[in-house]
This record gives sequence, structure tokens and C-alpha cells, in this order.
Amino acid sequence: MSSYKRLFVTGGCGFIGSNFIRYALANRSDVHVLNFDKLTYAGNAENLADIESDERYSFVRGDIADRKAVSDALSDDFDAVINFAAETHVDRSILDAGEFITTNVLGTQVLLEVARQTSVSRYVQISTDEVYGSLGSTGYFTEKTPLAPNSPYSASKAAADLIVRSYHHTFGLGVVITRCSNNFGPYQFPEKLIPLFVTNALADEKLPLYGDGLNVRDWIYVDDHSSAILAALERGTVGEVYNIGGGNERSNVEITRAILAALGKDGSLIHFVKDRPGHDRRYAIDSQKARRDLGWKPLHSFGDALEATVRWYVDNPTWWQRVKSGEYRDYYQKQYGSR
Ligand code: NAD
Ligand code: TDX
Repeated sequence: MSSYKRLFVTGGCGFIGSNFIRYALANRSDVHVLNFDKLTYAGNAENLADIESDERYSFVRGDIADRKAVSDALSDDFDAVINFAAETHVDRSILDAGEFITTNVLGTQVLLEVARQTSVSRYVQISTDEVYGSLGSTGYFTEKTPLAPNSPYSASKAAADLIVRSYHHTFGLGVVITRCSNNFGPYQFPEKLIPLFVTNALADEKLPLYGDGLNVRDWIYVDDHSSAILAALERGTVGEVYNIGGGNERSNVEITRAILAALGKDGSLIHFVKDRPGHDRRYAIDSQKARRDLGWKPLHSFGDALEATVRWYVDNPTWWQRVKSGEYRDYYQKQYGSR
């Protein structure tokens, strides 16, 4: 049983949001979810096709930066807002940062402003470890690590975190911020490392490894992030930040070789390419605070979860072929009209 029964979830048609909604409905019988999503290139209503007919689930198409649309959808009926909606791909933010500022910064402020005018008692901001910048070969990000974002994406997420903080200090809004490391699992848009490399390898296309391939990320299976978000919602202290991480540091080369091994392919597909500008070297999360204060811990072993994830893409070629080709837009258009 949860004391937060009516959830206003934004960005629920994306990778983590869709996995979270499925996880919350499966693990909390009394929870209802309204999913508010703009359906950008990264939002795919098909990600929730299996729960579309669940009477505890509903969907509204809308933009978190559109004050009227948010006000129309977010009423006193809700106990909590959980904000997943964002532009999320670092490489896209390097090409064009504008939408990152509009959605991630202005959109967050609009949501906070509408939330404070309702009786919503919790606002959970889904943030990222990237707000802390980059680590050398030792040390970990704690919640006290100064914010030092390096990409337009991470700068927009850091800006949003500070606005969330200000709405707690100035207006007393019941905010909690989670900062998680790199997620992997089913339904991840194939522009991110793991789904891009799995689907490229399945098609015998090259795997473009940036720079020397030795950048390190701390990987977490998406369901372990979902359980942490529920724990932060239900047991988090307002005004606090919780770091979430799987404790699975791997270099990009190691990830690539593990994917190729799971698919029975050799290293000839690996293709070293020019480095990402400003490429953060290493992320590693200290999640002791969440483990201690939220009673949370990740339950999935990295190796088993990566194999299961690779198997999911092998078993669901229609999903990723349609996503990669852009065909899934037809499905949106049928369901929700043209954008
Ligand atoms: P995603 O790109 O897969 O999905 C983003 C979703 O937000 C899409 O459904 C999209 O349609 C929606 N959206 C975008 N702009 C919107 C707007 N203006 N209004 C309403 N909806 C909008 O992203 P993801 O990987 O699932 O990430 C979700 C959240 O988690 C983001 O806030 C991201 O910063 C954070 N995060 C991601 C990771 C990761 O490894 N992927 C790690 C830590 C934190
Ligand atoms: O083609 C590629 N080749 C490559 O070498 C891609 C897409 C990535 N990489 C490298 C860059 C990174 O070192 O792999 C690593 C992971 O890259 P991404 O999947 O783009 O993730 P990252 O940049 O680490 O950011 C992710 O984690 C934190 C998410 O995209 C963010 O939304 C989240 O906040």
C-alpha cells in the first residue's frame, strides 16, 4: 500500500518512464497513473501497449513547458508528480541545445509552478549523475559533490535541480530529487550506447566507439531505478537528494565486448571514431544514503540483466526496427492525431 495513490507521471512514453509505470502498477495495487507526454521522437506509446487497457492507467498528450496544457491536466486529484520528461541524449544537446533548455529547464519550472498551486504533496524530480561532471580514476559522486555539469544536457538537468530546490526552500513544495547513473533495459531508444550497439550488431553494422573506448559509466538495470524512485516517493525526506547507482562500473569497450559475446559476434564490428566533444571520463555513484535512508538496494546482477536485455532486443526486432525507421510515428498518428 502506498500513501501516494494518484500519480501524475511526465515522460512516461520514454524508456525509464514506461518501465517505471509498468513497475509501479505491477507492484502497487492501489496506484493510478496519468501519463503526460509530448510524444517527441523519443516517446513511443507502443512502449505501454500492454497496459493501455488497464483502468488504473490513462494518457494525456502534452508538453510540460505549456502552462495551460499542464494546468488543464494536473489537478487537485493527484498526490504526487514524478517528472521524467526531458530531452535526454548528450550528443543531440551538443548539436542543438535549445530544446534541452525549453523542456528540461522551463518545463520543470512550469510543472513546479502548477504543482504548488494544487494540493499535490510530493514532487519527484528524476535527475542524473551527470550533473556532478566527470571523475578521474578514483572517487565517487556523493550528494555533497558540487554540481559541475559539462554538456548542455547535463547543464540543463543541473539547472532544473536548482529550480526544484528553490521551490522547496521558497514555497515549501514537497520535493525530492533522485540522481541516477546510466540505465539499461528494454524499450531504450536505440541512440543510447547499449541498444544502439545491440541493434547495430544484430544488423551486422559497425559499432562506433568514441575516442579510446575507455570512458567509464556505472550501469543500473532500469527496474532497480524504478524501485528506487518508488522508495524516494514513499520514504524520501522532502528537500533531499538521493544518488542511485548500480555499483557496476564498466568501460565502454567492456560493454561492447559483453554485447558482442552475448550475440556470438566477434570484435570486427568495433569501429573507433572521433571522440564526443567534452566527453566525461568516468561516472561512479555512492548510493549509501539511498540504501541507508530509503532501505533501497539494487536486486539485479549486471551480467544477468545485460544478457536479459540483449535477449529482449533479439526477441523484439519489430519494436526496434520500427523505432529506428521512424515507422512508429504512424502508430502515434492513428492513436493521437498529427503532432
Ligand atoms: P527518453 O528520452 O527515453 O524519454 C523521454 C520522454 O520524455 C519521452 O517519452 C518524450 O516524449 C518525453 N518528453 C520530452 N520532452 C517533453 C515535454 N516537453 N513534455 C512532455 N514530455 C516530454 O528518456 P529516459 O532515458 O527514459 O530518461 C527519463 C528521465 O530520466 C530523464 O529526465 C533523464 O534525464 C533521466 N535519467 C536518465 C538516465 C538514463 O540512463 N537514460 C539516467 C539518469 C537519469
Ligand atoms: O555511439 C556511441 N558510442 C559511444 O562510444 C554512443 C551513443 C555512446 N558512446 C559512449 C559515450 C558514453 O561514454 O558510451 C557512453 C554512454 O553513452 P550514452 O548512452 O549516450 O549515455 P551517457 O552520455 O553516459 O548519458 C546517459 O546516462 C545519463 C543518458 O543518455 C542520460 O540521459 C543520463 O542522464
